[in-house]
Amino acid sequence: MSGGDFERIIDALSKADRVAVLTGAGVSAESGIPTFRGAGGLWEGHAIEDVATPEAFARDPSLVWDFYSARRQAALASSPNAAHRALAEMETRFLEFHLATQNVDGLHGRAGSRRVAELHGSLERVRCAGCGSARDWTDDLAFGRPRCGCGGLFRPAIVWFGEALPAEVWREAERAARTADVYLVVGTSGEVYPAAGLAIAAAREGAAVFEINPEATSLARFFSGALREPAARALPRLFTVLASRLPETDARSSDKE
Ligand code: BJW
Ligand code: ZN
Repeated sequence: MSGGDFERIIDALSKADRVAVLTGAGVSAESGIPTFRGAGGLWEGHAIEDVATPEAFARDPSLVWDFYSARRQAALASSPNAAHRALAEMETRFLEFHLATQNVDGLHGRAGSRRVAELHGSLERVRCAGCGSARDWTDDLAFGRPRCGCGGLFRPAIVWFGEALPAEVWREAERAARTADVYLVVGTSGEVYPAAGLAIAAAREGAAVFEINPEATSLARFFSGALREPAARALPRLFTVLASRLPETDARSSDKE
């Protein structure tokens, strides 16, 4: 990591009114949740592309349920880390702050982020593959092949390959990316679209885009700088310096009254 980039990020954030963030699996790595690509990314020999498609579910719903049940248990057993907490703190420091995540683990919400755009759905809900009705994913849902009252199979309310992202959530994330002064890309390989396109759109519309990731990704060429360190180290470090320079927005607005 270059000290210069740290200062440049702080400088850009200190001047920014509109900040938007895109997170991926790397932000939860230090909570013990494995990332998708790279070491440890396979589940019982299956790549994510083998279990996260509607075709996989049609072929073998029990396999897909087993995969997501294990993921849900891991998410419930884990806790938010210092990166999730720092992002929750940042929410109160800018006139506009938008957090979009590709993660389905719910850890941003549990860390205290009030508004989280879950681009790829959530492990907290299921929906019927037949009639589309949705409900919370509770422990009483039988493992294997749980069914809806209409006779259809329930499935995790997750966005699989080939499926559209939730329209309203996507629209808002795109708007935030296009209007951001600073865009932070945290812990994502940037391999999966359309989410990765948000960072490119932000850069094209003039945002200063910074990557927080120990590894450079294929998107790095669009960015103004990077912190090459784990998110749970980089984000609290950024927030500590930032907090000394920016009052809370609630405080800002009460100053004006
Ligand atoms: C750390 C760290 C630490 C580690 N700190 N960092 C060809 C070209 C372009 C696109 C396509 C194409 N062929 C098909 C497509 C489309 C497809 C796609 O993008 N495929 C690519 C793989 C090629 N996309 C889709 O299908 C999407 N839908 C779509 O396009 O719909 C079109 C449509 C429109 C209208 C009607 C109908 C259809 C949907 C994509 C859904 C993705 N879903 C998944 C699985 C479900 C969620 C789940 O089960 O959890 O979402 S895939 C998986 O990848 C998951 C993730 O959210 C997503 C992104 O992964 P992420 O988060 O980036 O993780 P990793 O593992 O890749 O990277 C981790 C990073 O962290 C690494 O960089 C590490 O270095 C870093 N790191 N430790 C900071 N401590
Ligand atoms: Zn149904």
